[in-house]
Amino acid sequence: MLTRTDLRGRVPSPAELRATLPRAEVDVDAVLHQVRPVVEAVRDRGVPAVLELAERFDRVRPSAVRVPRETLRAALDNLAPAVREALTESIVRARKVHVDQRRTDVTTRVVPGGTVTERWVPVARVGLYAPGGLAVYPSSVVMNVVPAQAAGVSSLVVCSPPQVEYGGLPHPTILAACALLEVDEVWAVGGAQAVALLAYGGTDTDGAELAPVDMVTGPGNIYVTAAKRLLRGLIGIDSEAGPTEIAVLADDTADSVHVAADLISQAEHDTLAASVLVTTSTELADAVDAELERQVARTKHTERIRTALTGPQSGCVLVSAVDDGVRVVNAYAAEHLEIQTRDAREVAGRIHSAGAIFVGPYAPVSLGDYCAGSNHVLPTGGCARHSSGLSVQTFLRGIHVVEYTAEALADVAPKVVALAEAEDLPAHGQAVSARFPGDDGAAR
Ligand code: HSO
Ligand code: ZN
Repeated sequence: MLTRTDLRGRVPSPAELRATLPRAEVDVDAVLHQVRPVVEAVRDRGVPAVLELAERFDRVRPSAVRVPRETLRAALDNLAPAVREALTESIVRARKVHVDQRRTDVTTRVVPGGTVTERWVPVARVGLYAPGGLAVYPSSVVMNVVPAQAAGVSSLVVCSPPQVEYGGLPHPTILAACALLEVDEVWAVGGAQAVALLAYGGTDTDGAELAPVDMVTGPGNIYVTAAKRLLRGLIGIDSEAGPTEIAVLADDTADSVHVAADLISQAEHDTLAASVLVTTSTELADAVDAELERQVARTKHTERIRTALTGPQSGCVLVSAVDDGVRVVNAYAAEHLEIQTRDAREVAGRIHSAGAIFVGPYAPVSLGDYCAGSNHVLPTGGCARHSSGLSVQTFLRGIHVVEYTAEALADVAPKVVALAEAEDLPAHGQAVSARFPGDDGAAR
């Protein structure tokens, strides 16, 4: 089922690899002209515009944007107990990991009397977008909210589209997840208008204020992404999420049944999802192919998965040695990378580009999607070469706090003056020497 590329005996150049496994591209710029008027309408007219847009795009007009607290509570009360238990476990594990990511302030004594402290300060108010429609993922609410809370973000609001079938409220599972996470501010607004309302704030139908946020994170469709692009600067945003990706680096010790199941698991998200097998073993490649045929026929979303697995973004790459495979997967920089080889941990140690690495036979990607404790919001499309997934760090700002005594400043003053003059900015130097008037231009 997977298109095979034989790279045995040669190491591909990054360009060759890019051609072998092209990334599915989503042309966000192409919809900017549609999204700009939506953003401007919300900026200029606030909630009335949001409600009109809801009628147009979601075919429902909520009575108010803010979801009442009792509705959140009721959604949690009605959540199936097994799902509630599983979400709770997911939250507990993610909290453990993310609380450990907190940073401590560091003070560096640069010279006697001169210090720089890096102070980590959480973003004050954050908006998290949770899609509706096909992609109702309470797990993604967990993965966005938990790091923000662990970072110390004191004000959090979740936005999710109003749904016709729920009388203009967001999907009940999303509401229940918010209640479980103790997020009590939820707005029934979706699409580009959600990002705009988060950025500009507004006044709800009952006169309550919806305060603007400093940052917006969370996955969304192309219109949500376009709105984030337009509003970036006014608000901070997370990185743009493309279709999900799994790469498996495997040798002849890997179990074809597991490898096939894992490749299918991420193909299930989207017809554009990428599932890539990199292996030293033709026997394994054959066995995985046979398994894919068997398992894809039996699973629920057969058509979507078959389309993803047979698309140009998916495939099987044969390599001569695990070492070559390491080069291939490093160049590819998958969102998720599984290592299913001998000495998997040692091999994993040689990976420098992947959103997350899943080591050995018992760490499938879907564990990471829900219950490993790791975050599942990860860089896609090769962005793992330069970026990380969502973490506590996403919601922190490091502020340098500079403290110098008179002596320490006087000591370095000539150097500041010299650099200021070299840049033809003498007033910069003056700002220092003005503090030492008797000191001949502070030239000591
Ligand atoms: N694999 C997706 C996350 C997800 N999976 C949500 C299931 N639900 C991107 O990492
Ligand atoms: Zn997934």
